[in-house]
Amino acid sequence: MNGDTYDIPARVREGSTSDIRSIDDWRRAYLDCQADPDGFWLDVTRDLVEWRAAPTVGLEGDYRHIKGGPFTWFGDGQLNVTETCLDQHLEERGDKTAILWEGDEPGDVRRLTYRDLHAEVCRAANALQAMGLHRGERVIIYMGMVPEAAVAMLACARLGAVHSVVFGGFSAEALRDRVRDCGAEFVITQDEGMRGGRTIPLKATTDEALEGEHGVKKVLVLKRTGGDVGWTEGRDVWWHEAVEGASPDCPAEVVAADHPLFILYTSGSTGRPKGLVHTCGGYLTYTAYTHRTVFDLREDDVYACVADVGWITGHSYIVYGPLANGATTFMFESTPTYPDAGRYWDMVQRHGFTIFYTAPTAIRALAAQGDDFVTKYDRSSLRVLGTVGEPINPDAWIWYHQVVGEGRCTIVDTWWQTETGGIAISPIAPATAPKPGSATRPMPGIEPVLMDPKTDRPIRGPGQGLLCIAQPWPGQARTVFGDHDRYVATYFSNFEGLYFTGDGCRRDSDGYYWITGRVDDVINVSGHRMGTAEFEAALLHDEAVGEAAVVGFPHDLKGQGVWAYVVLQAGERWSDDLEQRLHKVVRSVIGAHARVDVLQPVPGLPKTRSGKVMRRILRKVAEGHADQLGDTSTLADPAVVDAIVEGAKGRHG
Ligand code: 7RM
Repeated sequence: MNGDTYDIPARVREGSTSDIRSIDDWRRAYLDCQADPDGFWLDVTRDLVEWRAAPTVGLEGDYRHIKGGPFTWFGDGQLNVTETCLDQHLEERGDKTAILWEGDEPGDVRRLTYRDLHAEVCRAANALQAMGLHRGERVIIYMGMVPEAAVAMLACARLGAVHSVVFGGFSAEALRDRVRDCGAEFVITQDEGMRGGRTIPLKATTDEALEGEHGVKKVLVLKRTGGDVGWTEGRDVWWHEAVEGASPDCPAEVVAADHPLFILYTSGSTGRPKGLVHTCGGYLTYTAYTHRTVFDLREDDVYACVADVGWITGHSYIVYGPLANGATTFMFESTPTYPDAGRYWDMVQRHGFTIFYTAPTAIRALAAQGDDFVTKYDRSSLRVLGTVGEPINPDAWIWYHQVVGEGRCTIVDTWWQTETGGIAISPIAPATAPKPGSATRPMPGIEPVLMDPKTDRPIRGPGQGLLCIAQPWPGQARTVFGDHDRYVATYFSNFEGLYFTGDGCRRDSDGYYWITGRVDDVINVSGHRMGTAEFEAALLHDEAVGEAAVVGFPHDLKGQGVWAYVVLQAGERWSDDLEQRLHKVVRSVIGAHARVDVLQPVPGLPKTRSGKVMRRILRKVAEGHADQLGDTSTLADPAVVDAIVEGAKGRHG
């Protein structure tokens, strides 16, 4: 059950910016950090981060006192993160490409050097300041993958303002919720996005979201396609009119280490998405450190993470980590299959990517298209291949390793979360012998604990349980914006003194970790994290729906699919029209990336006599294991389950 380990090719072990070159180095760093976390992280941060006032203290506070308020890192430090990401590089890397961008159409390329990016961020910051943006205020960024999205994030940071990027696939309703929740007075968007040859009406969706929202003072609009857009005089401002003429010098607003850098909304098991708050000093330290260490970063790397800046992967490993390290970071506007399934490897050949970071769902989808799309391009530049977002099945891992990487590259399966800020359990490219399907070992500072759900006690040695982490690390989210109690209730109330991740996990006898997936009501569809509660709330928008229960089920390509059980109101009848309407309502409430795979009408939901929905039964049916329903003795009405099992037949695709 331990699986095979793979050798690390010699070329991955030579000449990098990472201190961890071997598994002994990892062990030493891990133990050093465990023995003296403050000393370890103070050394790291003084080395990697440009501080105006270098910190002298590490961690203050802990999980046991989390109710009273967040813990802090580097409490007496002062900085502005853009000085680490931009200013410090001007002298030695001014002409180095900071952002390499490829648009939706192959070959539509832009390059911004560190000098260009610094000037553009300063211009945008000056423009935002002239529009009235101040330190601490929130800015929603609702854009596609254009360089200006990163510029907008950094411009906020330059002013000490707090950005909240909303993925461009989200609906007007989801956008409005986020604008309201964080009290944003500014929105930055673009006329339209471009993806897979189609336009995405970002400005029109913004207008819809802001209808009647008088809290938003200004909307800054980048022209990407030139498509027609509505215009609200006095509120809307064109990016090119405000930014292009602004001064390319903007003094950086110096803030305390634990000043918020951004809010990012993420789905949980209950209620609306939570706005997790990441801070300047700790987050930057952790993303810079893990980026160079895990990927074995070198000065001449062409580093490509093909995520979207709307998710945490884009924040940490397209923008902040790579720019802090002075890397060339790639931004990609299109999809893995546009114009065909060779797009990634065509770009590897044209741009010479050395590090490539994507999600298992993309790997599975591309593997299914056959090897020719890969092998017809030259991939000899590749050295390290990463994955993130969901468990990677060994078949996909081996295809990535053998076919994409020609057996030459090392694979880093990186486990982490919006909450962790950066990579927490992962191979370190030059050090850890990987095993297909395992995220392997914890990063320094991460102390995993597997809790036994039956006894509520930690499991020692090999075993399987609920993944918790014992101590804070610098990159950890500090709170939920405006609702610290919710942060405490979600993450710290399951097990006293531990952070609970929501994932299940197995530890093998080599001390390697194997993430088994979410144990709560979060589903992971194509690497997108979604709450079943959000789907249920969306379905209930339709007046024909009386009750709805949504669960995940294993899906060959997407990792998990979405299965919705729907109870109609009395007098309503199921029809194709109704089915289409329900698909539409989910899309309009959540967004285009949210789609129910199976909509099953049921006469009722399986409930206990006290009225609690027995989701375990619904999961089993959706998984195709109706023969393993377990204990059903507490069911109020067993006939409902028979009908559900019968109705599910033939829906498993
Ligand atoms: C970075 C990101 C977090 C959830 C997490 C897991 C799952 C992420 C892996 C993984 C197995 C991995 N942030 N997850 N990486 N599962 N192996 N390497 O994805 O907040 O959007 O999602 O994603 O369930 O809890 S996220």
